[in-house]
Amino acid sequence: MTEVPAGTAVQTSAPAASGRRGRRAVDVPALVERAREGEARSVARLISLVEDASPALREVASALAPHTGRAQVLGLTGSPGVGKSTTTTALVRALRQAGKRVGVLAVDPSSPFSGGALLGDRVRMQDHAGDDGVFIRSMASRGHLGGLSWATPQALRVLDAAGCDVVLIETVGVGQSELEIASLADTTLVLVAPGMGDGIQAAKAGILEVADVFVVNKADRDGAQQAVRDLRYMQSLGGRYSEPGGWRPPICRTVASRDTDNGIDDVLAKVADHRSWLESSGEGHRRRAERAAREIEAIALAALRARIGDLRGSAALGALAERVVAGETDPYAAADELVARL
Ligand SMILES: Nc1nc2c(ncn2[C@@H]2O[C@H](COP(=O)(O)OP(=O)(O)O)[C@@H](O)[C@H]2O)c(=O)[nH]1
Ligand SMILES: [Mg+2]
Repeated sequence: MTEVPAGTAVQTSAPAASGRRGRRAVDVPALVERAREGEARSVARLISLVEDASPALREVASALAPHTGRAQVLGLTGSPGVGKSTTTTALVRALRQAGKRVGVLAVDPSSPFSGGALLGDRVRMQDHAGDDGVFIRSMASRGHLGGLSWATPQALRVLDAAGCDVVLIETVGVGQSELEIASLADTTLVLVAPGMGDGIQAAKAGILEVADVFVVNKADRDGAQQAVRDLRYMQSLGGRYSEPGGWRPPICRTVASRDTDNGIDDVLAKVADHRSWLESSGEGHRRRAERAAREIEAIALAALRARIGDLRGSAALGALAERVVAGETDPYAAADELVARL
């Protein structure tokens, strides 16, 4: 194991990072080579490049591509306080014991209210700092709606190329982020805890639809059995579970805060079952293709938006506007003309 500089594996994504560090040319192939050897500093640098939308982004993406597609991606979602970070830490420990190289992306909303939680995450994650088989990164969401940063798919590729067998993505279950995490992850773990009214919230938020494995965490507390029953009841109401050959999400119970006898091995066993099902059913490939399609779509839309932005104030747009004002054409036809010119 090579030495990991403290504070590199546990990285913040402060905008002050590499992007602003000057015009120093980036030797992307060398960086990717070192990241593939597992050098934490290079992994961190590559993630900074994608997060800062560095001019080297395209080169990074193309250099990473041949080395990706191996990592298993596990998403963890659920209400704040349900135990996602604690469970992530316990999963990392178990996966490390099994000799796996692990990456963690903690995606937090950029809301100022999350400051404490973010710090807490980092402090607890430092259990693993100094272990070069673990890369941990907090991603800023930069005000992106739904919480998952647009840079997350690329950060995932960096960790994949760096040889991570498993990448865990922790995100707060608010609004759209469950849907986003489900499109990023091979297997989505939905966490609930007794007495948080999560069962009902889950139904409302559509969490049932994204869960591949349910985890009733804090099973040491009263009400854990009731939470399991609530989830079973909701499953009994049908939905996608009733499809033949479909996957019925199992319900695990954990006490993530315990070091032993915490139920984490059972979670990993269910994740392995789900992985086998993904392979045998073809759903795994379908999910990955869907993930890639959404990524291409997002990049293409951003590119189109930039080009439409370029047109603002342009002579071409001005001329079309004059024709609309003069009643020679209508705004729809003018817009078609504009788009055709892009
Ligand atoms: N009693 C109990 N407390 C837990 C368990 N798992 C996590 N916690 C505690 O619940 C709080 C929130 O956990 P955290 O992992 O930060 O939740 P997150 O907001 O979902 O990431 C912390 O104080 C944890 O120590 C558990 O299984 N049992
Ligand atoms: Mg957390």
